[in-house]
Amino acid sequence: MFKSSFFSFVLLSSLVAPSVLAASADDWRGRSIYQVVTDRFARDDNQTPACNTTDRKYCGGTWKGITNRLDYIQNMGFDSVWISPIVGNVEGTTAYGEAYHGYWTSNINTLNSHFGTADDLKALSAALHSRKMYLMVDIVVNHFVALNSTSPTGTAETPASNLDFSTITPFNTVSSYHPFCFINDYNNQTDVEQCWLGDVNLPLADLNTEDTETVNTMNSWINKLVKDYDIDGLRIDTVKHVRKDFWPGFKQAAGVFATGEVLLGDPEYVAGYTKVIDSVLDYPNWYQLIEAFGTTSGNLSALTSMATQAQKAYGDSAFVAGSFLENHDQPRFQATTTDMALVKNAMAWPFVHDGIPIMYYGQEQGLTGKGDPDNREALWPSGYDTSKPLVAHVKSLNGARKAAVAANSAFLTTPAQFIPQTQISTFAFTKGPLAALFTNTGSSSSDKVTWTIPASTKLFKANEKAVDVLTCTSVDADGDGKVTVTAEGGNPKIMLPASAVTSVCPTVRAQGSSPSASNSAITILGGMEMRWIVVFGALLVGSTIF
Ligand code: ABC
Ligand code: CA
Repeated sequence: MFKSSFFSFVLLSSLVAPSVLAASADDWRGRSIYQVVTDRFARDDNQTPACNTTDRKYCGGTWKGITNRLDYIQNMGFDSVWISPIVGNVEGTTAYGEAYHGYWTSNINTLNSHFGTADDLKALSAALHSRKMYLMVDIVVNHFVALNSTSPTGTAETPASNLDFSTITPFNTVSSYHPFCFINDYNNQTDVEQCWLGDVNLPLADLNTEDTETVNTMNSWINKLVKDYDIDGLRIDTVKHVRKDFWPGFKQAAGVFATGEVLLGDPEYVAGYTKVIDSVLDYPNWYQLIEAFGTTSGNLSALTSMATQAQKAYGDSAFVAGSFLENHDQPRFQATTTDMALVKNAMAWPFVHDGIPIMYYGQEQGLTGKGDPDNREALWPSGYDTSKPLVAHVKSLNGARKAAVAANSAFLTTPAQFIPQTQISTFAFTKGPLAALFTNTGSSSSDKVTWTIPASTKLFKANEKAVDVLTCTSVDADGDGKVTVTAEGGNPKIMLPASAVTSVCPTVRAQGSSPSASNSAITILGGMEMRWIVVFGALLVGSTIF
């Protein structure tokens, strides 16, 4: 009896087993993530209607739209896509518009039909997997949204009593939620966990995650969701608003990598959550990153000291922290500055520092939306133009990261180490096999900026060519292996030994030489010598002529 039921269990689990093995933190550490707001990234018809972000309404983006644009994402070098929340949300217009962003859950057991069908979502997942790309889905545990039953706005004292909980699935009575109170004191953790987010216009009903039955329901839900849509990873919303010891069980039920949003600048506080889930979004470094490169007088040492402090606090989870410059909650970086040199420096950080890089859709097209809701622009008016300078930049950044990993697989577990520089407008770090060089002098400064990579770093051999992957230009190391690099137009540099850059820089020219001076170029196209390419090209031309 026992034997046969065990047998059928094994048989059954092999039949329903997902086609892709569950992705762990280890599987994610070498990845590079493109974040999209599904409603705003791509439509699946050929229409390009205007999308007025201030209206806070659905603009028509879908999962099919994302599927159709995977070439665009993959060609920039990304191998993972984070999509905004997928489950059923409140319908209609609230005081803050429609639930186009997906964070106002009303039913965890349905999908948000504005974005397509279950088959469309499965097709997106399958299309990603056929490209060896991963799907990350944003999810919310902390709260649900019920519309006000009497008037569109509640009252400050008792919003809970005005809410129609019967519209929520599965937690359809007031008893499933914490007693009503808005979070008042962010320094009081009980307040943060058990009072409500939102405001009188749109209260976010705070789930009673202390209740065992509720916990079990959420755990079974996430287990099924991950399996149903073959999800490879989760971005978990409002993690600090749920008691810490809720997360390990939830994470185990999910069975895949999870990174959590803990919105705070304090690295010690944020790091506390790395003990209960795989990873956190790196807000502490983000606050300093946008300051450092937001202006030409930004404080670089505040960034380097935060990075050092956070690295220590995160421990090994530094290598799987979600590192970002933009997201859907914060002003676009190019709302602060459009100086291309500053933008390129700031963009480079997440790709070469310790964490997993996450880039928010539209940064590559130069979008400049300020805070929520302006930072959720439709991407279709851009025409997905791949000739934009930042498209090339992000391609190089992903290329640099891949080249670094290919040359040294330990890159993904090597802590970045700052190397002292003399000018305060610069900093540099090494993370073998690369050296990353930053400056916030901006594009119009006439200051001569140089960085030194000492021989003691052992990154470059004596007289070896050190190549900046962002421009595919080289400088020669000196007889000891020391490299001195001069900035060009305030741009950052990511230096790798020539032997490591063949795939990302097929042609390398000397720094300072003009791009057309091809006779001085060394060509390393996939290890092929230039003359063989010429012979091969001539043969091809010949064969089409004759
Ligand atoms: C809607 C409107 C907005 C309007 C707002 C009142 O209501 O659209 O225009 O201003 C979703 C939607 C939003 C929507 C909200 C509320 O729901 O996307 O458009 O806003 O209805 C996550 C998501 C976010 C999502 C939600 C809710 C949560 O990423 O997109 O929003 O599901 C807190 C949470 C954080 C949450 C964030 C929105 O609110 O902790 O998880 N994000 C302090 C607190 C933070 C707090 C933050 C903002 O204020 O510590 O906990 O975030 O209120 C630094 C400090 C930080 C400090 C900041 C401001 O300053 O270090 O601690 O953060 O120096
Ligand atoms: Ca809560």
